[in-house]
Amino acid sequence: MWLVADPFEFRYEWSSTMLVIIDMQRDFIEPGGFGQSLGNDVSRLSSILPACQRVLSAWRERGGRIVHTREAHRPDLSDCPDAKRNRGQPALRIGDDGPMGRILISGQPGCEIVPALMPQADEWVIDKPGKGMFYNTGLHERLQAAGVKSLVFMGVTTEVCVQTSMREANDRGYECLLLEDCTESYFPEFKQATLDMIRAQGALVGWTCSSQLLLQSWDNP
Ligand code: TIU
Repeated sequence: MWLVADPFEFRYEWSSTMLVIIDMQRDFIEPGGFGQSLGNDVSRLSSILPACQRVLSAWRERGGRIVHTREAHRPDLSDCPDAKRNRGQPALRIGDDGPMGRILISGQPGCEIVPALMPQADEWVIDKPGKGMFYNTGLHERLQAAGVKSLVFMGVTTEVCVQTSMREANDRGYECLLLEDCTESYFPEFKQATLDMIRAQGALVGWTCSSQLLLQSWDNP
């Protein structure tokens, strides 16, 4: 299959492609979570929910495979370096009690994926202690065992966990496409710069396109 993308046509096989949804957690998208504790206005992020929902349900209808990630730490914080926990002296640190439970801790309400994009039983859910989805997760081995070659990305935030995960994936040999209207940042200029960087120099990291172009491409011969 192929689709019109930037900087040029993206070719992929449906059977070896997986949809990757990065960190669409209440802790980043709703007030009172990790995103806000870092001093961010979190209201921008929920604007992508309708487009993400459209792609997710179309992907499910077509029988595609899906992986959701969560930035999540163990309750005993053994996988959270002090450098990460203390950086920037946030209002609430990882593991502290907030309005949605302990910040960025597995099993806490704030750490859950937003209800609109709730994973289904047959979809993978990967808890990752870093910004990138391959660090300390075993995901590469699972993708290899499943014969996955291409990854279509959505999620937050564009320049942090999405970009880090795409770069990690690119280095491991995956063809990566980012859906422009299904990713968002607390900083619009950082989102734009990230889209530009990913597709620069002949798709050095990967491709970008709108979700509409992806969905339309399923009619291509
Ligand atoms: N701070 C910020 O923009 N993002 C993160 O800390 N994590 C993710 O992007 N998931």
